[in-house]
Amino acid sequence: MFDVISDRFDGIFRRLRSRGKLSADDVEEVAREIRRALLEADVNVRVVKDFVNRIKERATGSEVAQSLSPAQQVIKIVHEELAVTLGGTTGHLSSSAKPPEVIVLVGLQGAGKTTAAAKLAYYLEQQENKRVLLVAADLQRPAAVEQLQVLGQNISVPVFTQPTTPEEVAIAGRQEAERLGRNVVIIDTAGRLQIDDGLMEELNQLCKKVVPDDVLLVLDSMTGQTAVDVAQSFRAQVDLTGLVMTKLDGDTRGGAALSVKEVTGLPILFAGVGETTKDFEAFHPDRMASRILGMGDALTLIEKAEAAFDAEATARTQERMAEGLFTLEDFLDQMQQVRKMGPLSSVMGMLPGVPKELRQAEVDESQLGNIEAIIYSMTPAERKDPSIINGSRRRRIALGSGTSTQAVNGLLKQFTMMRQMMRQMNGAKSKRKGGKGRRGAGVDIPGFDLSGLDIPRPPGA
Ligand SMILES: Nc1nc2c(ncn2[C@@H]2O[C@H](COP(=O)(O)OP(=O)(O)O)[C@@H](O)[C@H]2O)c(=O)[nH]1
Ligand SMILES: [Mg+2]
Repeated sequence: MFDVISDRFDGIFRRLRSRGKLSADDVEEVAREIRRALLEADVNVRVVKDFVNRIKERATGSEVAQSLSPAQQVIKIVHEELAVTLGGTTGHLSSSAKPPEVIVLVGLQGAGKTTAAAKLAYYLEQQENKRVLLVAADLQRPAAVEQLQVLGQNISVPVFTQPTTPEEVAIAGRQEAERLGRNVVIIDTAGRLQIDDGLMEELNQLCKKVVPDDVLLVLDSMTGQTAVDVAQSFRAQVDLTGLVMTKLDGDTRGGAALSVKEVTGLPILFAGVGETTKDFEAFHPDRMASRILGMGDALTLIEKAEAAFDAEATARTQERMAEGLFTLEDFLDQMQQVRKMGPLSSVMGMLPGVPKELRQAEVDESQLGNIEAIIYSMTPAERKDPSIINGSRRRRIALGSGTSTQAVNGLLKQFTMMRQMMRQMNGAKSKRKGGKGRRGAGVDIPGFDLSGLDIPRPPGA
């Protein structure tokens, strides 16, 4: 996601950090580099101009000149302005006075509407305890209805349809939701390959009849500035309340996401970040800015983790981690839990402080069966303390599990990685809860504040 722009900013900031005071020329040069990076990422020219001007203005002001670390200050400014460009504050769905809440998804063919309908349903059920009814109002292709039915079945959300007209299905769907006691209705509509009047007419008819609380335009972020143009055309003809950017996982440049709010004034509310139904997030401009600038995104990760982990298992793990007892058996358990959060590779990308190489490492998810076999082929002592697994033990384990020594090595490496990951998550979490963490001192003595003392942490704490 956003690799091109992340890489470029990474380079710019690295050069910046190596400087002490910043001269006017330095600021000018950084602004030029940022401009080039944004244009390369296919960001709208006007948006780039505004952005660079804001950076220049703030970077030449006293806020930077008086700062102890001018480079750091510039990075902070870029981060803040990036968040502004992405929409500023986090947007929300309109809440309806009288349930059910009706959400209509519109967009071009292939943008990801049907997928987004199911993803949003899953998201609202999981994160907001809503009870959703999906409505298939794309009646142009029979396969479209079937696609939604299959997706709905996978997430156990009912799907309503009937072979009439889109607006009649939508109205009947709303009544069905009332009958079933569902408090959200998500209506999937037909797209076209291009914007045309027939489509707009159809959507306007539908919206006039069902009076939706939200009309979300689904945009394929991989189409770059075309997506922004599409948004402009739709906005001119349909009353939109927000945007869903799909396929951000395949978008190396990010030009659409970085332009569309400023150009259209419409907030991005959600992002599709992968093919499975779980790969869907509320769009937080500030967190997205952090992710683009390689600052990680601990909060989104924690939310995902909280949704996936049951509290008890998390508490147990944290205890075991704290006591340095985390074993390969826990690893197996955790691995299965983490997989619930989505592809491991996307989880890694959100961790602050994880080296870029590690973030981009291919994590082969089909290997879980092997991993299980390998762990089961270990003795209890080996599972508890993998450091005793020497060459001959590795060969024995490989034979016993029907895998190879490379596979065993790979697993042990992943285990180490996982341990590091869990530690980071626990760290980020205790910070967010407002606790001071265990600054400096690794020892807590009731009644004494040891945070000012430089007591080394005991190993493993
Ligand atoms: N990688 C990825 N693929 C997506 C995402 N959203 C949708 N797709 C794929 O895009 C294609 C079109 O999606 P679909 O929902 O059928 O589009 P629709 O015509 O607008 O309903 C499908 O193959 C989806 O799997 C996403 O966020 N990431
Ligand atoms: Mg569709």
